[in-house]
Amino acid sequence: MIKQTALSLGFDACGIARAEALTEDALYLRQWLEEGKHGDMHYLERNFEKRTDPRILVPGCKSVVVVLMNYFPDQKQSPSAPQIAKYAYSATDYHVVLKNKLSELEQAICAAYGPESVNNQVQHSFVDSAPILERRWAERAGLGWIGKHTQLIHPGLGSYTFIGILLLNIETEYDTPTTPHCGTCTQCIDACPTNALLDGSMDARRCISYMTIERKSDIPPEFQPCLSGNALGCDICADVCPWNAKWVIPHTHKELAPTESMLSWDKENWEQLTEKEFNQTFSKSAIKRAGFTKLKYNIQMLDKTQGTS
Ligand code: B12
Ligand code: SF4
Ligand code: SF4
Repeated sequence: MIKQTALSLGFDACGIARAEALTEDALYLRQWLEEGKHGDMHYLERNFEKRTDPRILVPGCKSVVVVLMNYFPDQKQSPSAPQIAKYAYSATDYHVVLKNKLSELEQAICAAYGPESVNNQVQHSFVDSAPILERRWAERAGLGWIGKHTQLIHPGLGSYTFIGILLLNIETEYDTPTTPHCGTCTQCIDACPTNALLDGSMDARRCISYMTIERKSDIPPEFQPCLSGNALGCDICADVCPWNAKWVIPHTHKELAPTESMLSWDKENWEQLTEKEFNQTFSKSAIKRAGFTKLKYNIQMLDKTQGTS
């Protein structure tokens, strides 16, 4: 019932895993943080116990429902424009789109299994911003494997999918994790312009996505010539993945349709963008997270280093 309802609400896939401690991931995460690979995303250091055990995040929870939503657009930006990663193409922020649908899913589950199916004392549905390892839970819920680029690859949808999580207090049937299918391929590692994926681990400090969205200070000079045309986020490791070439099909979610400006603006439009225009055009978009000043800085950086592809 849960999975069927999720699909009928517009999610592209749904799987369920038993809620338990992620012991090996906790060791990996501890090491990753100690090595400072999270840069200045200090929020990742907080709530370590909750992040590695959903039963601490949401007391009483027994099951982790994971949903995916395809966000691969049917049209792309002009290649000469400063590139915005595909996750941020839509007028409405994906967090809002998924949260609304998760709320509908929760209502249907409570109607079928009773209101005690969820812990209403605390937040129990999540998209991106909570201390929970979403990709690992997606993998455990049988929705694909974590590729060498660290993204979840769904057999059939590829990796351009958002992940949403709903923690339930009820037991149900659980899915079996898929085996990884990267094999000897290293295309994402080889294509990464900043070598962020070396040694089987992501060094977020080197990732263009981090540098153009999350990093508070200027982009270090050694990375400025490596931006490869990216003004916000980066899709290079996903774009080169052969599984995406095989599986990706454009989404049909109206809520995630690319904005007119995204498709029509050229380099000059982005360079001449004013703060007022930014606030009007992107007030509800995921682009807002980076903010006007950061976006303009990134665009100037591309121009300065002639990195626009
Ligand atoms: C911080 C963050 C980032 C950081 C760091 C990325 C990273 N790889 O960690 C930055 C800013 C760089 C980033 C970039 C992007 N992100 Co991001 N990000 C997150 C966030 C908020 C937390 C991820 C996290 O906990 N990282 C810490 C690392 C250590 O955890 P992890 O990579 O998940 O690895 C865990 C397991 O895989 C496992 N593991 C991994 N390797 C190994 C090895 C061993 C030996 C073991 C035992 C375990 C293990 O252990 C780890 C936990 O300890 C999640 C949302 C969430 N709450 O999960 C979104 C999320 C991962 N991001 C997402 C997206 C879409 C992106 C971008 C594509 C956006 C863009 N186009 O620019 C890029 C992709 C870059 C990339 N190659 O990963 C999606 C991914 C969807 C998908 N299908 O995979 C998420 C899930 C958000 C969402 N709800 O949709 N992101
Ligand atoms: S998103 Fe870009 S910079 Fe980050 S790991 Fe992938 S290719 Fe490298
Ligand atoms: S490019 Fe190759 S190694 Fe990287 S995630 Fe895709 S299949 Fe795996």
